[in-house]
Amino acid sequence: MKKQIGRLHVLTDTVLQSRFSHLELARMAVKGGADTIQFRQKAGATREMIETVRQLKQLCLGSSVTLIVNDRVDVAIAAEADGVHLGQDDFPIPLARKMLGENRIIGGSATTLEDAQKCLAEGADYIGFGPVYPTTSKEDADPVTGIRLLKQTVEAISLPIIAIGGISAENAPEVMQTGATGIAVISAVCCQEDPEKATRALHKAIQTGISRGDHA
Ligand code: TZP
Ligand code: MG
Repeated sequence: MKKQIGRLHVLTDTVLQSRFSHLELARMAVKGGADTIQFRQKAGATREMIETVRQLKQLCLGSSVTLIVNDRVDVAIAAEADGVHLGQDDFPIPLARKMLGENRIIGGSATTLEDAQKCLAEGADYIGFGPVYPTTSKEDADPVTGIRLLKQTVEAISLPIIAIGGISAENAPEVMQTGATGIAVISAVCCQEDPEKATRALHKAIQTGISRGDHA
């Protein structure tokens, strides 16, 4: 069965901070109310990645938390993750679909409406849209989309849109008011003193935005 595409995606990062491992971050995020964990590691030994994702899988098992692997279709398959997240220059979505089948989730990155249309046409299950606000967490980040383009994309594209880039508990309500399905964050959880507490604040901010917005 395909897992849910959650509303609060926490991307685990051990480069921007080194206090916590992927597993520790995921544990705290899940306790704080994250419903999707995305393992994001750009370098390192493949077999260690597989082992880490297997451990994350154990954490998510039996709960409704969805586990996504950034970039690496091979690691997702080997560790039996729930899906992958692919950028415009990563593994092509149609080929990933052939390898993963219909029961796994494929997310695609988009920074323009055209990118989002392409992801839709290629068969993505959701779109990670942004950076909505300035971010220092991604080296090669595209120009900021702003909230207006996010809203236009939400209105034009019939897929769940997960907003990303510079999202915090302060701006999450206005992001959710665009009708976006959810948010994805790195620094607002991973780089905080107390990642569990920070996740809880984001979860609350999502609820605030939903109560003000027009969500299905
Ligand atoms: N893709 C677009 S912006 C971004 C990614 C991975 C970085 C998000 O990190 P942060 O710290 O939540 O701005
Ligand atoms: Mg990528």
